Amino acid sequence: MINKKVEKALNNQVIIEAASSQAYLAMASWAECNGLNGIAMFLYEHSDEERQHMLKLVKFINERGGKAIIPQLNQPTNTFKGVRDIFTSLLSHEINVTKEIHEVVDVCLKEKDYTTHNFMQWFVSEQIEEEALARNIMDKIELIGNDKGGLYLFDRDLEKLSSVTNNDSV
Ligand code: OFO
Repeated sequence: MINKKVEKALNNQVIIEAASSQAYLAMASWAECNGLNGIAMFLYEHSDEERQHMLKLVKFINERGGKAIIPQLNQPTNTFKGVRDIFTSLLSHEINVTKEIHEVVDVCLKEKDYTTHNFMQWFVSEQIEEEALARNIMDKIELIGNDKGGLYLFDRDLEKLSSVTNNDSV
């Protein structure tokens, strides 16, 4: 039977992953409405990934004899000043998620739940990748500055990046 404190921490992480999925969905929709189809595709895909992270947690909690709580969805931010605003907020969101993942790992260690600790290592690695990707995108945005041509190419690059893994286009 899963430790109650660990179950609580995991259910809190379910909320965070669901909120991430919603936040990126809103960003994707904004990008689509603003003619940035590549960025939209990338963010739609990212939103789907966050939902998969949530599902991974839900299934694990239930498999371990706990009870996953499916959270209410809050309305995320729907208006953005531009592409820089979106990716700045995405990066700071991911940095926060990393902190939260580490909190869960901390609870696992305190409660000596080595099984969940092992399970959480996937999320620890995933966060390293997500933060690196977001930082890489921010570097590109800094390079582009206010160059419209640069933004056009950046949008196309993100489209290519998304279509590699996104077969059933959104
Ligand atoms: Fe779930 O990895 Fe981003 O937030």
